[in-house]
Amino acid sequence: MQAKGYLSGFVSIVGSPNAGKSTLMNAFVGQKVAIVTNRPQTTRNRIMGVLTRPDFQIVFTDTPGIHTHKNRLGEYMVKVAYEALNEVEAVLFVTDASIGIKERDEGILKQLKKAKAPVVALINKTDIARPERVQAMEERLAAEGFLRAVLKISAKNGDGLPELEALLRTFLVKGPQYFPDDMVTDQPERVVCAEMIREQALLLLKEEVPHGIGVDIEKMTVREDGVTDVWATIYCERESHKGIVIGRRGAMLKEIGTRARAEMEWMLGTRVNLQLWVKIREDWRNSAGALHMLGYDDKE
Ligand SMILES: Nc1nc2c(ncn2[C@@H]2O[C@H](COP(=O)(O)OP(=O)(O)OP(=O)(O)O)[C@@H](O)[C@H]2O)c(=O)[nH]1
Ligand SMILES: [Mg+2]
Repeated sequence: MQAKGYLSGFVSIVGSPNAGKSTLMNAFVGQKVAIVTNRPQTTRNRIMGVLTRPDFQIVFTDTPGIHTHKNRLGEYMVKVAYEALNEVEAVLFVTDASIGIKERDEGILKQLKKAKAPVVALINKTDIARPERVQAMEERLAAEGFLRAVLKISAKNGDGLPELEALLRTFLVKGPQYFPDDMVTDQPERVVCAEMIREQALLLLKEEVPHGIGVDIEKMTVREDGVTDVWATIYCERESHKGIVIGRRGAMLKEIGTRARAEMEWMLGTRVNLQLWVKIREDWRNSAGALHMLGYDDKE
């Protein structure tokens, strides 16, 4: 039970791919619940991150970047992003000051006008942006009368985040603490572990290979001595991709595994024994069955 007067609410984070949405949510949560890479279309699913304070709780929803989709996975990702606009207390629209407001952002702005909740525009990556560009973005966004505020931030170094938190607090409503104090995400551990493997694959592999990768955790068990065994399969779309993922004498797969294991050990607080396999599933991004197995659909 919470004290009388406790405030809570849901806040969705939307924007173009690579704008810094996941970085922003992780910054509020205080740990990495959503993976972050320098590649567009890193986030594939709706991921909640929880910020709990003594007198309020904000449940953020990080969403996939909104893009022109080329396959069923992409279609699902964009649908997830737009669905996150419903039934929330506020929407954060993240833009990237290292590139400016692009056509894609204009399209998103148009959709956001229909949102019932207040929308706040964020100019992110101000730490690396030219001031003239930031100013031009501010002017462009200020022209959108429906936006409640336009804030300049750096999700990476934390600039502007206290101000943003204070603003979000004003949108909260009297309500329960939805998640316990120590819970920072709604994602089960095995999903976070799968994402950690995908993150390292995205970071280590070049060009088109990593976007065709899906990771499935087949089994995860804890031994009596506390070691966690994780059996995972990396799915890729072609024989040639499989070769690249495995690398010369298995070197790439080993590197992905070593790095992902370190992340898992940190999160789980145990030693981890990670067994990684690579399999081919042609054109899985267009296969309803494969998308379901990897958790990219709405079915239970
Ligand atoms: N310099 C700088 N880089 C940032 C900032 N925020 C995010 N980045 C970087 O931008 C890249 C993309 O960040 P993500 O958080 O993965 O972006 P995203 O919007 O979640 O991307 P998708 O999931 O692909 O839609 C990463 O390399 C981040 O480190 C920032 O404030 N400053
Ligand atoms: Mg993301």
